[in-house]
Amino acid sequence: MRHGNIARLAVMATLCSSLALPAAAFGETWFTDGELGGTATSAPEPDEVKPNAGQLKYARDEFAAFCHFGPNTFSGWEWGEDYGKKGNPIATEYMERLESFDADGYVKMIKDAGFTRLVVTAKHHDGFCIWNSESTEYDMGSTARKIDILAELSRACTEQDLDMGLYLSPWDIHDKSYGSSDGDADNYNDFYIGQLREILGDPKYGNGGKFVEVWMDGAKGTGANAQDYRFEDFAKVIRELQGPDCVLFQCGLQSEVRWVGNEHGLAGDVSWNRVKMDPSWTPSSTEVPWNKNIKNDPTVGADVSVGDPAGEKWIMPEADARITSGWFWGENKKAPKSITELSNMYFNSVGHGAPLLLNVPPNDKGTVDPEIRQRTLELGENIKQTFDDDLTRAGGERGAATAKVSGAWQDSADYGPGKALDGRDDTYWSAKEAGGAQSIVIELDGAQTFDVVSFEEAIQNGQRIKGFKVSYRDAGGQWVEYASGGTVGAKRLVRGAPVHSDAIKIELETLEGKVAQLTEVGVYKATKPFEKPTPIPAGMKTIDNEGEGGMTAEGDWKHEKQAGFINGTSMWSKAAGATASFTFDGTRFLLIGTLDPGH
Ligand code: FUL
Repeated sequence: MRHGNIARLAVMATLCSSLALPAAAFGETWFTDGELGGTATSAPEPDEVKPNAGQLKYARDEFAAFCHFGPNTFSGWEWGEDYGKKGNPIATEYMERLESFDADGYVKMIKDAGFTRLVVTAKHHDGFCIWNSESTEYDMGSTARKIDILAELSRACTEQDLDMGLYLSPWDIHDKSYGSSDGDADNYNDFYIGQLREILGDPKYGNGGKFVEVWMDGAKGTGANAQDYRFEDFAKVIRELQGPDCVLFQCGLQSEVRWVGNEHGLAGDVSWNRVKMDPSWTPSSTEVPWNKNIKNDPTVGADVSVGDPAGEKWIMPEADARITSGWFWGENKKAPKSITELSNMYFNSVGHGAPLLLNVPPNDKGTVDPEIRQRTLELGENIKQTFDDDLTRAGGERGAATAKVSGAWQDSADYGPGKALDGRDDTYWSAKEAGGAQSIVIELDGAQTFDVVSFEEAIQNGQRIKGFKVSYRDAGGQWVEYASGGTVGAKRLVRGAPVHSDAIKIELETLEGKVAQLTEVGVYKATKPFEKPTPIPAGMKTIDNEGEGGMTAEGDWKHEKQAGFINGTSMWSKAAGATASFTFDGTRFLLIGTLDPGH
């Protein structure tokens, strides 16, 4: 191969995998449910830090929609600091332009696309209330048509049974009381609490009067930091009116959901639900009360909030993102993202254990642009079709898969491998003991073609898995690494090139002293638009430049990681005498490189 002045080479070779290779012994002992003779006398001890009911529900609901609608939909702005200034009309005048709002059509699209909740911006930073509010005249009740958009959406969500979340921006650019302190008669915190009460205490708002989430956006514009929020009181009111299961997005020390660190819908390869709290935090701090631990994750290509496995609070990450380029609809920001971009988002949020909260903006006619509607439904359809047929299940000619494990809790089938294939989240396979091999093998009913492996940690007991390796069994009986990575959490989706194989193996590494536990494992073939973009022809095996059985590199090579590279890795060299070599069985190989636009 060439080297020396090659600017960059993502080196990888492929070889034909249809050759008969010697069958490999497992080298490990495996147990099916039937081979586990023990009786469980006690359940595995859960961790002290684990999700509450609302968090667990959200982690498993996975897929949420965001609806940004308000004056910015008409002005084309995103924050709206200039209503009534610099010759601009006030927000109310923009909202006069709304003739009708098709809540039924909007909610139907959201439901049809498979979203499990809808979070609505009742009030964004501009301070305008899209419901008929008693608290201010900066609201829909003060417009000629008085369309109560929040009530309309609530009615439609109730009729179609879609969970609702409330976005009520703490930062309020408009209200005069904003910036006042607690001693003031004109107190912004009381004003905000009043608005919470108006919405959360009125059964006409929410799905049958219920909200599953309240979203307290942390954004504040320049000069807006003067306001301290009484988060503890906000939480009390929410609990009083909505009970304990309504989760709180960024509500000071009461927070239960946190921002994932970017607005691209990407959670990291390592993503913990736990966070370390900052003991020096006070409510007047402009920061969140936990160590954000935001790091750039080259495998997803974004900054992500990593969390901390030793953190004392469970504050789950939520990955928010936009289907268009803005949060609000606008003439020059209405093009939907491609299905490839959206699938990448899905696999890197839901597939990295964080719910995806995807914004789908209604337009200035109170409807959804046909292009946005179509892409939303296309996304939903691809998710549905990809995960409809779990190849571990019996279906048509195919029989059910068999699961085997390296060991089970108290050698009991109650925590045996079958629990990872029973379609239930409340049962789980638990490894026998911490350390050593904590692995599960799923033997399919004959070889199947798949490219997605899904596995879910029993997070009802806490989050313990810090690393995994997924392999598939090739035609010669050898285990071939398919993917490896960090945490699992609510769900890990591994997506690669399609392979034809009769078994997968998942090897898990846990935090010290902790046992691995999986509630479910699934194996799928993605729809064409959801396939991982890859230059590897079907049926070829990869020899990556990194990892076991990979290349041997000599001389000065720079190793890099990036989402776009095959298996996320590449290496490049300008050094004279740098060489790379690999060994393969087969009759044909391809060398695949990456064109670096910078060179
Ligand atoms: C951010 C806001 O500033 C954006 O306008 C949007 O609402 C997004 C979801 O959160 O902090």
